[in-house]
Amino acid sequence: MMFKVLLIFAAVCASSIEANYGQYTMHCPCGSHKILNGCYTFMKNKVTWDKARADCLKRGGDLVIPTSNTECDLLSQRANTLGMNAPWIGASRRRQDAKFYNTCGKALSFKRWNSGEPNNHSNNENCAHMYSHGSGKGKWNDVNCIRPYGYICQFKAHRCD
Ligand SMILES: [Ca+2]
Repeated sequence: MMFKVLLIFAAVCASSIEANYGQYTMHCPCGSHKILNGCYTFMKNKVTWDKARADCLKRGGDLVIPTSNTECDLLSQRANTLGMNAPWIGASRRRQDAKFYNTCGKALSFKRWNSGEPNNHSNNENCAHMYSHGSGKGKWNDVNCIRPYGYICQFKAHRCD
């Protein structure tokens, strides 16, 4: 019986998903969600931004860098469905110029800050997360990096564009 269950589980994972990034195709990790052309894992454990990123890297991905309104909307909807509040995303403030950069070290080519954000409250909000419910759903806020939130890892053939 147990063996059967394991077999079914293995079959589900083996046939899981592939993501298409133009000419790149990759297997999505078991348990990840295919959304648009990418794969993502929604991590509900609440940790600091640094720990979230380290875990995504360990899994072979990185914190998600959303690049469209549609992607933000779909990811925030899924996060909300999974009971997540405001997961970390892959953007943080560089101290030298106080601007936000993605995890590839590039200035954000797309950003979707909530109204009045980033406000750098108390001069101590250097990491970005994305609201998954409420009026700001799918929009971003800067917040203190050491606060605990869930996070979304993205798996792709990384091209830092
Ligand atoms: Ca803020």
